[in-house]
Amino acid sequence: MITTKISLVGKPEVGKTSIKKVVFEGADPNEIMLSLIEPTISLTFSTHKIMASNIVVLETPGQSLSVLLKDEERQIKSFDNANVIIYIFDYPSWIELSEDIIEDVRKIYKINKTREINAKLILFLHKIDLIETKDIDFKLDKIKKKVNKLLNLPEELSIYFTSLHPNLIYTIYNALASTLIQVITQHINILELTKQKLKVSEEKYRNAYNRTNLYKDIFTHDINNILQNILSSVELIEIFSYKPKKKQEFEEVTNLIIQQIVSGENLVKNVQNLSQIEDNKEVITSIEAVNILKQACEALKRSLQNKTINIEINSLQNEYYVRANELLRNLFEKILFNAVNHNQNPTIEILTKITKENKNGINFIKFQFLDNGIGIHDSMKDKIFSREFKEEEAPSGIGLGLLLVKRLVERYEGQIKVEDKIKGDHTQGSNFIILIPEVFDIH
Ligand SMILES: Nc1nc2c(ncn2[C@@H]2O[C@H](COP(=O)(O)OP(=O)(O)OP(=O)(O)O)[C@@H](O)[C@H]2O)c(=O)[nH]1
Ligand SMILES: [Mg+2]
Repeated sequence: MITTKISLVGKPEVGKTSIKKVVFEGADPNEIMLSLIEPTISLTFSTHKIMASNIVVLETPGQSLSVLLKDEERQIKSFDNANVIIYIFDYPSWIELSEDIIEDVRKIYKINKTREINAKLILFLHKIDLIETKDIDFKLDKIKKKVNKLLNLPEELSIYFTSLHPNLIYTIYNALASTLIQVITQHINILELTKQKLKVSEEKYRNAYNRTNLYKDIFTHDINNILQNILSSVELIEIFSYKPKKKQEFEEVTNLIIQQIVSGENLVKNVQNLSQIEDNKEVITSIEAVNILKQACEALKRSLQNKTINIEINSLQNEYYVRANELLRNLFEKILFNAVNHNQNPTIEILTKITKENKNGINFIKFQFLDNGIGIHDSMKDKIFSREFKEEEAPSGIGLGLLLVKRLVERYEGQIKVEDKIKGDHTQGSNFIILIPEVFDIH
């Protein structure tokens, strides 16, 4: 339920208690108009239910208005969390004390701003039944203009003309209803805004949580594989250690363990890189890609010296600038290692082609990696990059590596897909195609 807090302020005897009694407590206006009401001596609170909202009315005593305008503690009690401050003045006092009234309003306006109460400040000129009815509209309009002119504030304040006189009783309801509508609309807008903000941040957290879980799953899966391989290798070593003649087998198994340890290290690096991407810590600038690709190819050859690898870079230009960062080398390495790891040929062939491509008005640099590996079946082509593949479907080794590639390409606002090198026959090898936006302002 929406709660609206209204603070009633004004000089003594202007009609604050009377208005509250009639509007919120159902008192008879005829009686109120004729009776002498005791002056309010201390701050009073009351809560009322109007339709779907709770209205808290805070009535301040007129006789301590001057203290209120000076005393911080009283201001906290009287205005804090107020949604509306209604300053009430009546027609007789306006005639006599207009300067004084203007001064009060200016002070309240200032308190509202400096204390960041952010309430709506509204003026009620009360007891209009005391104005001669001849030309009353003209007179009221004149007062309205004069008040705002004398106030000279950065914004114009709303003024309502009110009375409890039975013939004019609608004026007070009209004034309060308009005031409440203004405030409740503001409330609803704020509520809507907060709801939207909450939704966005909730989605962000949910996504982050899902991603973390996905990495955790893949990480657990891959590390278990690695540990399992190491464990079986260690068992083999134990067997061989009783058979001194099996020296060659012994070495092979030792190599296998080393390989697994390297895989484990890569896995950890992948996780680190992924969290770097998620944190958005990596700045994206312009970077020259041919050189990065060459470095990645060198790294591949260096770490897999026991394999015969032919890599050719086919590029029309010596330099291509793309919108990326240092992690681009990582991206290329993942693709290249992937081509080697899923390849059973004695000689591993990788052809990389760099060209330009315009897609939907955006200039991309297109990197193609054609290999002679075991290829990827059509049913797996989309899934290898998606986050949804199930553990048992994932070909061994395709885990965080390709996910990292995908996330990086997304960060660079590029695109990635895999096709058959020879269309329709995936067994001939794959063609990984990556598009990364081109950069022209080379520094
Ligand atoms: N003519 C006229 N008199 C009114 C009207 N509303 C209230 N009064 C009279 O104004 C007088 C003062 O009203 P209160 O409601 O006590 O004033 P207050 O602002 O609460 O004063 P403090 O409690 O001293 O701050 C009472 O005698 C009411 O009868 C109105 O619309 N017209
Ligand atoms: Mg009172």
